Amino acid sequence: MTVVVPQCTARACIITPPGAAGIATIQVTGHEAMAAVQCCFHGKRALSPSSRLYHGTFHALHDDSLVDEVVVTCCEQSHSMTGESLVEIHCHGSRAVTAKIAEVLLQLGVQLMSQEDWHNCLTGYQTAIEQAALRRFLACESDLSACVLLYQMQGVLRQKLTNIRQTVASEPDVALAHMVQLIETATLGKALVTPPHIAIAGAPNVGKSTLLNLLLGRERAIVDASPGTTRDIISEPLVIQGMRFLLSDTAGIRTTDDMVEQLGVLRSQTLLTQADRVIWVCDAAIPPRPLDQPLSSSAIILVNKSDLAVNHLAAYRRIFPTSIATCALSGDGIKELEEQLLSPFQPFMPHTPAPIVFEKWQEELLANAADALRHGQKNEAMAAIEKMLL
Ligand SMILES: Nc1nc2c(ncn2[C@@H]2O[C@H](COP(=O)(O)OP(=O)(O)OP(=O)(O)O)[C@@H](O)[C@H]2O)c(=O)[nH]1
Ligand SMILES: [Mg+2]
Repeated sequence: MTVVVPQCTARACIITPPGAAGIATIQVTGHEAMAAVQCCFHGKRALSPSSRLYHGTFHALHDDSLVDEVVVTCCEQSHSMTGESLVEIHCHGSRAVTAKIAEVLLQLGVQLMSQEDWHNCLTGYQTAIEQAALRRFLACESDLSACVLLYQMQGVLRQKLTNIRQTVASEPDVALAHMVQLIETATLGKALVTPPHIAIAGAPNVGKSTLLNLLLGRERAIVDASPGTTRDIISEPLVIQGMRFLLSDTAGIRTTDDMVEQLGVLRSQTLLTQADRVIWVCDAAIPPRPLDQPLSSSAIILVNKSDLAVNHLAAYRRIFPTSIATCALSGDGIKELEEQLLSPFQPFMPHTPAPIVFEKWQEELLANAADALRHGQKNEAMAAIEKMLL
């Protein structure tokens, strides 16, 4: 038997990742979504658009053979994230089962979409901000990112912009103050979606790899008493108080005849120009040398090996008054380092649902709106805010 839902415009997507798993979910949306799924679903009750759960079995079209035991949910248009009637088929997460269900839906005339296309065509009551928040939310890897993005998915940023829009004409100064505050949240928001890259750099043998291992809590990099041990850049994710960073250990920077070490030094120097933040490490056992001078003006300076009885901490303190004395063996001073790494983001850490700007285009449009207001151009400011709310 071949059933085709007449003029089916329904679309479907396997929204769970490919691979073996306990459960997979296939979403079907569109006017005929429910009718299409009903053609191959056998349950005690017929599907209806009432946000209900239906337990039953899914069957092939041509011979009605059993494909899987499934749970189906139906969501009516007004509650659906696609803005249209939405049916979800929750089946067992084997590749064969999901592929078969997708095949049956195709036979019914349902259009199958990739996950990327699916996200791009989420319409309904979702604005570009909420769509972006959802995309970022699905890819995020820290608790803090998840929490902040969930609020933006629920409309916290949109609501704030709507409020600002309402005050542009009547109270432009108030609107501008709110815009400036909101733009500042991009420091945190952008870092939550793209983890800041931190490079550990300095002269050879100062304890850079020991520091990397300490921060990660495991022996990731080789540590040795001979200078020039690290050659390649070693990068690992690091989470501090829910905030994710990318941390890289680098080759000690010095002039050397060793060709391989030279290549490592070159990589370190390149990374110094690309990293968002540099931790520059010096060795308290050795008096300050020219090669201890940080190659990045905004670096956090550590004077490591502070545990040694004979040390030059005072000499370093005179040259670098804000440096932190650390011991990468015991962890002394590391809390202060972590606080420094978090400090640019700390003022914007939300304690309640807070609007956070998290993508560059949002920051740019807001900056345009603020600039326009500073020049008394209310219409231009309004237009930039409207663009954000599309
Ligand atoms: N006493 C003391 N020794 C340390 C400390 N940190 C590192 N070391 C020792 O210093 C030596 C060099 O450490 P590494 O971590 O390999 O130094 P590095 O800067 O990565 O060296 P390169 O990879 O050669 O550039 C090792 O013997 C470490 O055990 C510290 O805080 N105190
Ligand atoms: Mg090293």
